[in-house]
Amino acid sequence: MTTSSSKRGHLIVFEGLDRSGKSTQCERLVEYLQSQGQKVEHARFPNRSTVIGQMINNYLTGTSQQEDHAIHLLFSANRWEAAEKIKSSIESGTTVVIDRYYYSGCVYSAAKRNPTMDLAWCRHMEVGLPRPDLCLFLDITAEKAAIRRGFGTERYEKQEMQDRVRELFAEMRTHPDEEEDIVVIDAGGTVEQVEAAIQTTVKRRLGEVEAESRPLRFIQPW
Ligand code: Z5A
Ligand code: MG
Repeated sequence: MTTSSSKRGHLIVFEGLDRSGKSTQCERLVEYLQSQGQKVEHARFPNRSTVIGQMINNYLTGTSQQEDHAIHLLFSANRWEAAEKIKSSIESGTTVVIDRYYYSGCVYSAAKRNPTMDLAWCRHMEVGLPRPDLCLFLDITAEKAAIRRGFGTERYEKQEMQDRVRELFAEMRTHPDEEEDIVVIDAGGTVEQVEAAIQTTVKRRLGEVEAESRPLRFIQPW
């Protein structure tokens, strides 16, 4: 991995079910990359601090209602309002590590089984966003994840929804236009075991991207 400011940074994304350890591992990866001399920024979606993010927060915590399509578009808009900043950081040599990205945007909305919101429809408004160099999918069963801290009280934190989300993540992961970017990490081990697997994967993938001098890419339609 390079520390040269003339080279672009990378886009690394964490995905997975509730309580799979995304936030824990995201923070650890940011610290690791910084310890290697890299410039790193840490983002998360939903970003609840913006006006759109506050609307999302009210919906997730149950203090407001939203029509299914409308809340889907708000989650997507929450990414689009950050997209230019992510792109310019990467272009100026900073690696951006994100806790949940468009994959969550697609699967949680599609899991509602609204007849006009299949995965392809849900993904369409993400087309054009910066494409990850690597998506680390932290894989754990919903039952195992729930043992860690139990489900919370937010809108989607229910076993049935989580099971459907897991199925849809699997469908998305194996889609020919997605699978190249995604590496599945066994998230059932200790924090340190998962962290070690992530570091190995990140070193390998970023090495490949740099060897190819691959430019930052953008999400294409299916
Ligand atoms: N959502 C959406 O619908 N559309 C979108 O476009 C986006 C999101 C972006 C809020 O997400 C909801 O928004 C989410 C999807 C939807 N709904 N659900 N369900 P969020 O990111 O704010 O919340 P979350 O990430 O799902 O929950 P979380 O609690 O932050 O989970 P996590 O980050 O994956 O886990 P963690 O906080 O790192 O760890 C959970 C606990 O386990 C904690 O006590 C840790 O200390 C412990 N832990 C972590 N790793 C381990 C290991 N390896 N062993 C044992 N214990 C561990
Ligand atoms: Mg989290």
